This record gives sequence, structure tokens and C-alpha cells, in this order.
Amino acid sequence: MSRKEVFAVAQLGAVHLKDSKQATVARLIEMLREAHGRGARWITFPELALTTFFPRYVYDDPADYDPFYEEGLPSPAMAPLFDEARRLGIGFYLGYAEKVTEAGTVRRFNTSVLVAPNGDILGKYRKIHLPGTKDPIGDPEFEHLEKRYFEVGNLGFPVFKSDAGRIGMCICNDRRWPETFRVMALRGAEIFMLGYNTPTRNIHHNEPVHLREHHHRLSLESAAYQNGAWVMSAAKCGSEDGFAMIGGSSIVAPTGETVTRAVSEEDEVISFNCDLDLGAYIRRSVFNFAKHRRPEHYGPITAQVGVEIDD
Ligand code: CDV
Repeated sequence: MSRKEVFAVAQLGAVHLKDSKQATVARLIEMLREAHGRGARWITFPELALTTFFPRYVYDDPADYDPFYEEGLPSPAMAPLFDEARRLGIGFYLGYAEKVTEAGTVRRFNTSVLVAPNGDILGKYRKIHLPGTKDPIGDPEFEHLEKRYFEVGNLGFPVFKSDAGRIGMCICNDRRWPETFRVMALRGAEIFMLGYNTPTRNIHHNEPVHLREHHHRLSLESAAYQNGAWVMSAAKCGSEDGFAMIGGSSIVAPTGETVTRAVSEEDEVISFNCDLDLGAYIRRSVFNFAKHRRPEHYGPITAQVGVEIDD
């Protein structure tokens, strides 16, 4: 018997600096309702979904960047979304900038929260692979300062049990690193949810623009197949105050096939009736971890960061 569940992904178009969180949350709620109308019980929202992608800007004074962060769960800005999701009985992934005070110290993370259809908070993930720099590179077009505004996540890659199966979370740049997904798959994840803000032009060099979406798709399709799991990916995209970001929000099946993808770079809901057992044959055969993995030969993956060459 197959286990079927409708999952939705809410792609969010541009959020400009001047846009209020209240207006952005209203857009998220509209997409939540559309997803509900399609029979979805779970929805994935993007990374840093409540504001513009502020790490592209240089701020020195916390008073200037504090307004981009949320405190408490739900924060006051998020509360209407939490309320409506509970009322409709939809579970969700939501990315946001988290500010928390621990032992008198203010800490900031690029975080996602997973909330069950009944409104229970299942848990959080804090982004581990932070791209870009701490200090400005001096070129406003390519500035990407996540290392300035966030600490490296300290929660590992947790997996949460839900009534739809085991769900793992990651955020944007994490999807380019196969370790991300394998760790979650080893904890039994059947569904990976992730949000992203990916600039259309590469931050590091003049890579052809078409490769931005190609690498996004390639990363997700291989992650799905190599772990026999579903992937839900939600973009924040379009041109935010002139800074373009890719769309391409998608749902990828455990076979590695993209089964539906957004066609616009605006607010857009996509959905698919996912058979959660579709990946079972992959996990029983070619990627039967218990039978075929050889961790005794994987030492450098956890022992090293960079390349080390034996002469
Ligand atoms: N928000 C991100 O993590 N963006 C990165 C870019 C900067 C390369 C990404 O991997 O899409």
C-alpha cells in the first residue's frame, strides 16, 4: 500500500527593502490558502522568507540590522502565519533570521522551523554551510555577507518524525554539499525541505547564468536519488531592488526526477501528490546503506576540511 500525501512549495517573488514583514507574511498566508485548496498538508517556504535578502548589504550597527531578525517562536511577525496554518491543518517549513539571547550573549542564526499540521513546533535547523564573507569585498553587486550576520549552525542536521514521515531540513547553500543529505538520510529522513535565495549571477566569478539553475537542479536531483528521498525546494526570487535571484522551486522524487517546478519568478505555489514509499526500493537496493556503505574508508570526510595531498 502506498503512503500518499500532497506536499506544496511556496515560491516567493521579490521582497524589497521597503516591504513590511506584515505585507510579506500576508503573501505567505495567501499561498498557504492556495496550497490548502489543492489538498496539501505540508508546505515549504523559502530561506529568510520575511524580509529582503539583507546579507547583500553592509551594516555595522546592530540597530541597523536588528529589524531583519525574529525573536521568539512564533515572533510577532510570524504569528498570523502560525495561526492560519493551525486553523487549516497545514504543517510547514519556514526560513527566518533568528536572534536569541543565551547566557547573556546575543546569537544570530540563519534558521528554519518545522511546524506540524496541529501547530506543534517540531524543531529548528540552523544553517551550517554559510556562503560568502564576513567582511565586504567592496563590490555591491556581488556582496554576500552571511558570515557577518550569522554564526555557523549548532544543531547539526536533525530529522523530525511527523505524521507524514521523517522530515529533514537544510538551507540554500547546504544543498550543494552531499554530506548534508547523507547525514539526514542516515537518520532516516524520507523528505528533505529547503528554502533558498540564490543570486542569478554567481558571487564568486563570471559563471554563465544558465548554470545557476543547472547546479541547483543537479544538486537536488542527485540528493533525492542518492538517498531515496523526496526534496521540496522553495526559492525567494525575482529582482529585489535590482538584485536578481533564480526561481526554479521544485519537488523532486526519490527517483531523482523533478516532478513539478515553478515557471515564474514570482509568488507561485506548486504541489504534488507524493508517494512516500517511492524511495523504499532505492533504499532496499542500490542505496541500501546497511549493506553497502564503507565508512572505514570515509575518514577524510569528517577528519579534513580542505584537500590534503600525500606526496
Ligand atoms: N543564500 C545562499 O546560501 N546562497 C548561495 C549563493 C551565495 C551561492 C547558494 O548556494 O545559492
